[in-house]
Amino acid sequence: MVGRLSAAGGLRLTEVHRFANRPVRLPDGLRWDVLGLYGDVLEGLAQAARSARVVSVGIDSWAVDYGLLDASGRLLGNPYHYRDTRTEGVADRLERVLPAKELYGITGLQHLPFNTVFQLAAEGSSPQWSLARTLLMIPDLLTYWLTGSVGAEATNASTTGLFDAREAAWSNTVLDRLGIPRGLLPPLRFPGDRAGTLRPEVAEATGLPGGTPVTAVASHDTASAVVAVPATQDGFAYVSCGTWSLAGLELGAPVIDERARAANFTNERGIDGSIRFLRNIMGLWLLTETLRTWRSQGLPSELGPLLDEAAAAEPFAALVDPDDPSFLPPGDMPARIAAYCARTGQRAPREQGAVVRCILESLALAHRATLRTAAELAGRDVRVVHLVGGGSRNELLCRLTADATGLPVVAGPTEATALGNVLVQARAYGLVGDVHEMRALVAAGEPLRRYEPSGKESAWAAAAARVGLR
Ligand code: LRH
Repeated sequence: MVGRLSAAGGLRLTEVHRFANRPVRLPDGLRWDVLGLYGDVLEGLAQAARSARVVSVGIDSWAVDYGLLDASGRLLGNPYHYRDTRTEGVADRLERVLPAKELYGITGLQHLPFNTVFQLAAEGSSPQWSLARTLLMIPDLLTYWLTGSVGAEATNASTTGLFDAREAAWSNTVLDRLGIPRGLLPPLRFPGDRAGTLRPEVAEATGLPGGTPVTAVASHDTASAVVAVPATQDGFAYVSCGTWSLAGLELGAPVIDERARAANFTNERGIDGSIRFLRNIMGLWLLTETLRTWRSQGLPSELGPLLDEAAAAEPFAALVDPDDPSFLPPGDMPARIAAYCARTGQRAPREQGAVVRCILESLALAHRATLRTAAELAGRDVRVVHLVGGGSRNELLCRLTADATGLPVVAGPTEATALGNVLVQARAYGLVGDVHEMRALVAAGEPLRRYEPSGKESAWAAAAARVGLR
């Protein structure tokens, strides 16, 4: 994405290269094709060079996954995908060494089986592990290949389970207790810092000017998305909705207490010391895996018509808790939804439209429960929900979320992550001011849609109770 700030202060994004991120299943697990991704990053930069005078480059990606480098800086194998099953049961094994309560007390991180801390424990006695001298999160790895500079950007570091949420520093307690060498983790950098400049070979390969800076952004995609939430007033909640739904609040300080732990809320870092107090909800992964399954079975898999069928389908016919662990790994999602329904005494949805309706209503219910809990735990009033990311294009999901939460939903921008990425770079160059100014820019320049709740609280409350949500 190329972001341009005009002299008049407008912000515009242009897509110059879009590529698939396809995981690859090897005999020893599910991996990312990170070399392919790097190749496409170079191709994207070459396209950018052709279409603009590039003053800075910034990289963000999904969280928790990492590459390991040996003593000479070589990548030790392809990074694992967080949906790989190698972390099954690992958290339980760690309980003796570092009880979950204590870990939460330091990191304030939602317990997810794939948090980096559990992935590292699963590395166990792998040959790579004994050779590993540096751990780089995915955006930091790409930054390293572009610049030769090693560092750990803080918003993404805060998703690892190795990061002290109050101190905003790597936690030596966690590292020492788990026997992870302190030196494995590079020094932190913060959004807006200069990460490095393009290596001469990269400049040559892409046609970008030598010495082009790579700026640390909020390199966790969700953190960048939250930067670009077009909120113009306090009292907002957000749902960053794509593969995952990340639903929560922006706070000035972490909420790390027993209630937050029991509700499995996370305290990830945002820009300028802010805290993203949120929960991961399984998100549109349920839908994309469903479509992928249907495609492989030769069934209709085009989203538009299926959403029309879902809109016309019977409300609340079947409901699932989207966070059921059975939905996490890749696989036949319609079959898993049917199994969930069988397990919970519901009739499984049969028509495709009914399956899609079940997924979207269930997600809306999870948005409702999560935002209510967030507001309660943080002692905040929520008056509006901003739904950003790819999911904001899904009108049915936006409407259902407004109905379920009983709050107005402002949908958009779709490319919140890219906007947040570019805005943090722009600020590093003095082109925009604080986060309020950034958000005002997004609100002024991006098409947003507003959905008012239709006031069916008792029906939604009953539906929520059916799946054990509030
Ligand atoms: C969203 C996301 C989310 C993480 C998950 C691994 O893309 O970064 O915030 O929890 O991927």
